Amino acid sequence: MQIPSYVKNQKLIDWVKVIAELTKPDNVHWCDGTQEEYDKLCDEMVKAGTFIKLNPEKKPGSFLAFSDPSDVARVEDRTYINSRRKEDAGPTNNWVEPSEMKETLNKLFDGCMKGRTLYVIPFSMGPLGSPIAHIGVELTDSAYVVVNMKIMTRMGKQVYDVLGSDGTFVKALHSVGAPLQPGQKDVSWPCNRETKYICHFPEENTIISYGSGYGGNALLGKKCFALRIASTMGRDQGWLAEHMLILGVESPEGERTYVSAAFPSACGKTNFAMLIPPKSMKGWKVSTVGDDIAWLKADENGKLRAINPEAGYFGVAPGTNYDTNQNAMESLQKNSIFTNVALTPDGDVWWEGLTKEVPDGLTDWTGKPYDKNSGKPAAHPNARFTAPAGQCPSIDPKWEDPAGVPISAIIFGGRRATTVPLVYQAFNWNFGVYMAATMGSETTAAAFGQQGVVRRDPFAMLPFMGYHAGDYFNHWLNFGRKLPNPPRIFGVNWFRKDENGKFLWPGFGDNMRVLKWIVDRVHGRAYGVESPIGWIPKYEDLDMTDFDFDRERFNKLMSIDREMWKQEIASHEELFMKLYDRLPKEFTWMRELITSSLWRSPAHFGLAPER
Ligand code: TSX
Ligand code: MN
Repeated sequence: MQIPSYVKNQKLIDWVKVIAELTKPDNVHWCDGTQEEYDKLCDEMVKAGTFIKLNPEKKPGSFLAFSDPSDVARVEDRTYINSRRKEDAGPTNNWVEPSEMKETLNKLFDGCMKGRTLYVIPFSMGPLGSPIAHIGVELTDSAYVVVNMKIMTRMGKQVYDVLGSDGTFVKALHSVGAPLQPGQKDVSWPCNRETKYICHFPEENTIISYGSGYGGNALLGKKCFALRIASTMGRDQGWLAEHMLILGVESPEGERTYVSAAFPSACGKTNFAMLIPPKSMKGWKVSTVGDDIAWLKADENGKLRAINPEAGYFGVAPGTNYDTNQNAMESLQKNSIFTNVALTPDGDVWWEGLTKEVPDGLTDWTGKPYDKNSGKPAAHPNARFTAPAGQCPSIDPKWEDPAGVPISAIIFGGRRATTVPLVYQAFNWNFGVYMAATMGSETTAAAFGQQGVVRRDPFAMLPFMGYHAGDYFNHWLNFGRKLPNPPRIFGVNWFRKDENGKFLWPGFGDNMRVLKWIVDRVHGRAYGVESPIGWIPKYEDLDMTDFDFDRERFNKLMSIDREMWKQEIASHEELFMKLYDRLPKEFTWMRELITSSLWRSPAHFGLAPER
């Protein structure tokens, strides 16, 4: 094996040797991260049928891949936290004892790269050399993974300068689990239909992924490293790895306030990160630092600072259009990779929600001519675009600042048709942690009059916590104690509905009105009324310039109903029961506080008409 002269880290060299001996690839390729390397790999994938080159006049430098129909999403039931003790993974994670899991994996990896190339991908999560950033190396037999990692991370030989001869890195081993016999022809999307494993060894900072080539299963810098492994590193080292977007809000006076926000899936996180304020709110601007993951750490003055560990967007395509997210649309016009969207006859891409009219002559995500009357979508609902972050028109000037951006507010949100008001501010840090721990989102849109089922998704981290959820809450409480002036915590809900099942709030750009109140609260410029669940704005406190939204509607949107909240508080117990032995004591007091303040308040707080 030829090792490039600039690779000086013996631990890395030894590890690559061990893995190459085990997996038996035909070649080992040490990625340098250059454009030439990227172009060559894309070219090879076009020849192999993995990639379709898109029309350079429509989408220059861009490609489309159709995955195997069995390999379209993260596989949560095949995802494991392999800590030495089961209690450390906690009841919300799958767990297998590490040596037992390694035995299973060793058998699967033996010869699994036969007929393929082993790529060595050095990458940095976060700006190179940032005190908040960390390095990883992914070994994979998928060229699709290499080119996606090039967009999603800082990938290439410059990483070796930071790594040096004895620097530490997260080991991320990946195989599609589809070895080729001599002479066997490859398929366009190799993967293992029967066997998939996404394993995390937090005590060894190691990730091992087998059998899938898709998204978070295979691009190991993202969910596996930047959330699961990093959350555990953060617990041990005193920082936070969170499923959060980061945005900047610029006031007409030019003051910029940074905010991070956690939402469960299907709440429009990328849309919020790239929000365009309504024209009537003259001078207010939003800039994007990140759309999915935030690493947060206190600086030497105790100020909380955040980086986006990623360098690209791996966004859900369906539903994205020039109305819902113009900035995302402009980000993906070039140098992008599309997975499982539909192909137009002129070599462009299409997905449900892109345009009202379905174009003629589409090829659907299974590679077949699309039948408009089939009742099936042309793009897979989890179809993705991979686009460089720097192409986003709203990208923040400090998005690559190694020091990160100062965070003044943290927002938690969910999709709730009832009960939860548009916006409320936690009374204090601990109250905010309780809110975040109990946040929930409704699953699929329920039928008329019927309420969706609320699924608790604490901190939007349920599938991404690398350790026991109870310990995670305690880490947050501890973390707040050490910040001299912690960010203020807010809850939002863009999805409340009226009695006819219609959304009460227009959302999208108009969310800027909520964001302005949040920023003004942080700077002590806006009023808040004390409600049982936190500080809330009155109608007068929101910017309603050129906005057709009456007081009655606002009061409905903001109402806090005692009976509904008694049920809500009671339902928090469901999740807490599972975590009982490691649940913070503070949570019990918090419940009692809310319950008692509900009883001291009107039955329908928020000036809602009495029923
Ligand atoms: O992303 C959304 N956001 C955040 C935007 C910055 N979505 C899409 C969610 C699916 C990914 C929203 N959907 C938002 C929202 O604020 N709000 C809604 C609900 C909604 C949908 C359609 C309308 C209004 C509200 N349409 C009209 O009122 C015409
Ligand atoms: Mn996410």
